[in-house]
Amino acid sequence: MPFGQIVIGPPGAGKSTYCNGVQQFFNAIGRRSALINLDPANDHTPYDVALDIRDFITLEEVMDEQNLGPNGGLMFALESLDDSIDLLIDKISRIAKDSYVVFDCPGQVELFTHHSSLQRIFKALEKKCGLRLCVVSLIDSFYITSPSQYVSVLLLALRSMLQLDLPHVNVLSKIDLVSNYGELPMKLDYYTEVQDLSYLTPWIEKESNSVLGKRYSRLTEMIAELVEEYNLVSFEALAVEDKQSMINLLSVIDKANGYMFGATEVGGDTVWAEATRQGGYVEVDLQDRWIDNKKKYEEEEEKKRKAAIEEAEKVNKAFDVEDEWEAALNDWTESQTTIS
Ligand SMILES: Nc1nc2c(ncn2[C@@H]2O[C@H](COP(=O)(O)OP(=O)(O)OP(=O)(O)O)[C@@H](O)[C@H]2O)c(=O)[nH]1
Ligand SMILES: [Mg+2]
Repeated sequence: MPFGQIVIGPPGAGKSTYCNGVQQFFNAIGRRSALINLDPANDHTPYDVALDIRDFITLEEVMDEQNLGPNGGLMFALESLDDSIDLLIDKISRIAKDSYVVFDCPGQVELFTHHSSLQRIFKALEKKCGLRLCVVSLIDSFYITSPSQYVSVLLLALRSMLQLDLPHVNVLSKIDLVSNYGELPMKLDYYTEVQDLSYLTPWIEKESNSVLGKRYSRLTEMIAELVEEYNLVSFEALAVEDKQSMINLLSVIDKANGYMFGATEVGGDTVWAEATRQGGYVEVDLQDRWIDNKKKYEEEEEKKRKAAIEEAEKVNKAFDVEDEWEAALNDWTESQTTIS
């Protein structure tokens, strides 16, 4: 049975960077994977693409021919895929037969909230080749620095969860930058676990102290109540350069799309599959890791890295990306057993 993930998120959220990290990680654990670019505007992908929507349609062409700007052009490009959509679906399903697929998507949220082209592609793939998908929705952690923006982001996450109707893993990306943005009203776990949102009310009111602002803050409160009522949104935290956070996230995604429970025919990653089946998650105190003691963690990692490089030099071997991943995986598996 084929499996995959759909990577979405607003422009600049870190989708392509994450896809590149995933490709590295899968190479390191031996999982056969294929990256598919579904963004007609994405002319520079940092990873190797197995299939590119730009082979079917490019944004520049559409903008030129239809006299449209970048956003209108993108909508038109995807809507007008109609003629070639079957061919695209056919190509993807052939790839998915023997590779885990990862879709890098355009950043325009409208494509997931009120347009149907991409959704049609995913639904058709589910039907045609039984592809089991999970949405990985990235949101820049910068947004948690403003309580009202945080609430908007929650609404956005909820909206795409309801619209796409697929298992979702929401992710606060670039968590390594969050300590640069000044003190937050709450601890990091509060934001990832989406705890009682009414605690944010005083900060939301502070953000908007004009008359119109008061209405705005009431609206934000109501949206917060709505999000809470659904009780669906929570976040994983990701810093692409931090391998432990990548590994933890991928263990969550493997659960969400069901890969962990039976993917042997696609697989090729027996060691990883075994490690995740045994539990597959390491609790991280996010506040401690990314804010209170960030420096200490970085120093410890640097020390470990230096030691590993020296170890490799002793046997006359270069310490490469695969070695880095292997070391990170060992660390991760060890922490997993210590905790459980
Ligand atoms: N510090 C830090 N920067 C990141 C991380 N992930 C991505 N970035 C940076 O964020 C910027 C945007 O990343 P992209 O991967 O291009 O974002 P995208 O979502 O693909 O953007 P669009 O395709 O334009 O929608 C780049 O400069 C990345 O280097 C991260 O985990 N930490
Ligand atoms: Mg991108």
